Amino acid sequence: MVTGSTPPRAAIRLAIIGLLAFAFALVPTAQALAAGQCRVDAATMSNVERDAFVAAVLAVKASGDYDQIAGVHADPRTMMAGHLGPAFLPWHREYLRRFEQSLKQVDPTVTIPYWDWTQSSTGPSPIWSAELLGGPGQAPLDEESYGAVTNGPFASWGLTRRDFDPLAPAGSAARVAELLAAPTYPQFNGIPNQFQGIEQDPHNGVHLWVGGLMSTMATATADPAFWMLHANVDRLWAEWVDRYQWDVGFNPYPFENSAAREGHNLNDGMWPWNGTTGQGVVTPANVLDHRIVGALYDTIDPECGGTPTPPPPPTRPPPPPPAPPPPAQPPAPAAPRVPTVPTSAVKPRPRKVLFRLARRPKRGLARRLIVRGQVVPAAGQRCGGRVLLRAYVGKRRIATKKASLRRVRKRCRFVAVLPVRRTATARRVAVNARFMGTSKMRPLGTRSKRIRIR
Ligand SMILES: [Cu+2]
Repeated sequence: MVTGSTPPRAAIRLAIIGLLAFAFALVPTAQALAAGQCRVDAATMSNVERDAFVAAVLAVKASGDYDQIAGVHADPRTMMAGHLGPAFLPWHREYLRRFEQSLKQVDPTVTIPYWDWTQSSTGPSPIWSAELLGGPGQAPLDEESYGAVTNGPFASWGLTRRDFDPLAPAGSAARVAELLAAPTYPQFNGIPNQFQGIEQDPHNGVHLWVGGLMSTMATATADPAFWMLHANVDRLWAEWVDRYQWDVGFNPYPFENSAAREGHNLNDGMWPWNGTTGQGVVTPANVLDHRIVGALYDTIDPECGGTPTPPPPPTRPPPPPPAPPPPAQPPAPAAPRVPTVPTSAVKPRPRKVLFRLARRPKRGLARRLIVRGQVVPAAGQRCGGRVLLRAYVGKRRIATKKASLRRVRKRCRFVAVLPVRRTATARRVAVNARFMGTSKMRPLGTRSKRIRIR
C-alpha cells in the first residue's frame, strides 16, 4: 500500500478529471445549461425549489445585497429610465438578471419563479402561503398595522400588502391573450399610449392588486413578490417574441435612433447601466433575446420542458393562382420557385437563382448551413462573378459569406458553408442571395428553411 505519496497514474487521472471538470464548467452541456436557468411557475414549483428560492432571498437580504439592489428601483431616476417608455421591458429584464445573479451567488440552482397572476385558486394559494411569500396583510384594525404581513419567511421585513384577495386572479387571462396578440412592440409595451400596453395593464394593475409597499415604485422592490411579478412580465414578453419572431418584417424593438428619450433607444445604455455608475453598459439590444440573458421559461424553452409557440399562419396574402400556361409554349421548368428580377434591370446579368439550404450534420444541431445554388446567366453571358449570401434569424443577421460562381456540368453553380454562431437559436433561418457584379449588387432572392441551431 502506498500511503505517503500519490501514484503518478492516479495523479494523472485526477488531473484529467480536473481538466474535464474545468472544460465542462467553461462549455456547459445542454443539461448543465438548463439546470439553474429555468424560471418556473411559482404556484407549481417543487417544495425543494421553493425552499431554495426563499433561503437565497433571505441570505441576499442578510448580506445587504437585497437592499442595495432594491434601492436601484427606488431611485427617482428609475422612473424615467425603466418605465414609461420602450425600455420598460428590457430594463426590468436586466434588473431581474442582476437580482438573480446575487441569488445564484448563494445557490447556483436558484432562479426567480414567476407568478402567473391570471391563475386563481379555490384553496389557499401556494404563492401567498407561509412557505413562500406569506399572506395578505392584516385587516384594517388601525392605521398603524393595516396591511402588515405577519406570517411567512419575510414576516420580519416590515412588509405591507393591502386589499388583495389571494383567491381571486390579479390579472385576467383575456387581457394577457389580447396582449400576446398585439402584432407590434409599441402595441405590446404601450407606446405612445402607455395605457394600452403591458406596462399599465396588467403590470401596474397587479402591483396595485397587491397594494401596500408594492403599490409605489419607491417601495415595491422591498416585497419579494416584486421579482416574481416581473418574472411573469418578462415571460410574457419572451412568449410574445417567440410568437412573432418569424413574421416577415418583424422588428422586436423598433426604436433605433427614434425620438424616444435617452436610454430607451435600441443601443442606448440604460441607466444605471449606461457607463456612468461603474456598473457596465447594458442596452435594450443586449437583452432582446431572453435566452442570451440566461433565463429560460418552462412554457417556451425546450430545455425547461416548454414548447416553443408554433409560428402563426402566414399573414402575407396567398400568391395568386397560377395562370394556365399558354398552349403554344411548354411550361418553364421550376419557374414558380424562381424569384423574379426587377424588370428595370436591362443589362445582361444572371437573371435567375435557385438555391437550397442543407444543414450538417443531418441529424442533431446545425453549426453550419450549406447553401447550394445555381444561377442561370442571361443569353450570351458567361458564368462568373460572386454571390453574397446572408443568413438571418428574424431581422438579425447571423452569417455572411461570399461564394464564387463556377461552371459545373454545364450549369453555373455556387456552394457556400455558412458558419452559424452557437448562441443563435432558431426554428427558421432565411438566406438572402445577391449577385455581386461589377456594378451595384442586385438581389437574387431569399430562401428560408426550418432548422434548429444551437
Ligand atoms: Cu419597475
